Amino acid sequence: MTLKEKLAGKIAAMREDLKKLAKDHAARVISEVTVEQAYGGMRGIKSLVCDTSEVDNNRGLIIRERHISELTEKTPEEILWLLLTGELPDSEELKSLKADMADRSAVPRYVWDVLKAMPKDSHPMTMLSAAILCMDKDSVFKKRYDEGMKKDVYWEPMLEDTLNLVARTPVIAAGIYRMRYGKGPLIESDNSLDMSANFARMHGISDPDGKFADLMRLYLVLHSDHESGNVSAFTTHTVASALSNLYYAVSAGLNGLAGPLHGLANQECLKWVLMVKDMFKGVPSDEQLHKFAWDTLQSGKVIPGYGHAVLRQTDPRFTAFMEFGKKICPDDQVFQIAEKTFKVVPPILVQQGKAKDPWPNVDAASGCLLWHFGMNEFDYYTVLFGVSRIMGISAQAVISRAIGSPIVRPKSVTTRWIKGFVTKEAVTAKA
Ligand code: CMX
Repeated sequence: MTLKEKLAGKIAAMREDLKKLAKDHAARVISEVTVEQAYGGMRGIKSLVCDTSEVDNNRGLIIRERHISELTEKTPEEILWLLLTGELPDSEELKSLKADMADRSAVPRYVWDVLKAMPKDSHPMTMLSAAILCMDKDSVFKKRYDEGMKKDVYWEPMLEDTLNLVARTPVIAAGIYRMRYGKGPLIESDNSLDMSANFARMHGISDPDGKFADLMRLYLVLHSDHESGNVSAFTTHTVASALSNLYYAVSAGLNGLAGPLHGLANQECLKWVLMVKDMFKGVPSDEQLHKFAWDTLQSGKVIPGYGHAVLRQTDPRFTAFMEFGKKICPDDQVFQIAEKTFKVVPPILVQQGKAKDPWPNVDAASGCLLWHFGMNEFDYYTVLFGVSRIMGISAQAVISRAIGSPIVRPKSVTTRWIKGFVTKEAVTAKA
């Protein structure tokens, strides 16, 4: 069965289910909003629905009811199928998806022309976002919308755009790597390989035993989705809700991923680890690292890779990367500094008493592994995050079209309104 057939079989039931839920319980209150939350990035307000994945405060990422630790041996293609359908594919389904993706992976020539025309020192995330944005002209959703398609089939061209985008992005990203860092001619895609092996190969990094390809596989799996309230997913959802096509929506989402408090933290994190290594000419003692971390905080900076808006325990994606590192590069000094940081930093953040989550997130571990394999251009790292995250945010967009999600439009209020509201409450309370 193809991915489209599988989804089509599920969508009718999903719509029925939601219709009944909304009819029977439309007025039930599931969350309240405090003044602190209104000013505080809407943290914790339950006002979005995401069925592809959820993030539990303590357990971390759960994709379609499977904890991420159960999925670390899977391939990105399996994860894409899981995100969209709620099931892992059988071997025939996986084979058909891989063949379909290979057929869709050719990157239009104009994308390379756009990338070549960009300033040589453009950030790789700017290049990725621009490359995706310029493909909007080929959006199947856009074409079908202009032709006047009915609302109940919106998800079909959205799925087409998703498959095209997910298939092409690894080729574009590896091309950006080769162009941006003067690595020589682009390496042709080898469609006999699966997505992660092909992706690893197209970077041109020496990989005699396939371990770098395995890291790419793990990387693409671990970053694939993180429910829908994070900046990249929420932005993608908001833009797509205006019926903008997937290329517009994903490009916008990636611009959010490029922020240092979100996906760019992986490059910032490795920079921090390398600063430690340079300063102490290798792995510092616990005391030296302790002082370095305090100095970072006292200079007004955050410790990248630590803390999270939702998590309150060590991110299981961090754990998965550390387990990989312990097998592959336990003696690498950069990896050892990342390990030591995990021991030293959480108690410092607790002592400082500001961060609600003192534990490492996914970005605290990924960079040191890439560094180990000789991928030293750390401002490229967020592009890898983006290639993976496109699977989740696009799957969310397909599901949103399938259930007819309306345009996003929460209500804002003025500070004057809030002051008036709380004063009225205070008066009522006194009376
Ligand atoms: N180092 C120092 N201070 C930190 C901190 C860290 N790692 N994490 C949080 N804090 C501080 C915040 O800056 C904030 O300080 P102020 O009150 O002075 O503004 C205070 O602790 C409370 O913040 P919080 O409620 O715990 O965290 P938020 O939900 O506001 O923000 C996050 C979450 C991730 C942006 C924040 O923890 C952070 O900046 N971490 C470092 C950057 C990072 O690793 N980002 C990647 C997150 C994962 C991802 O999206 O990829």
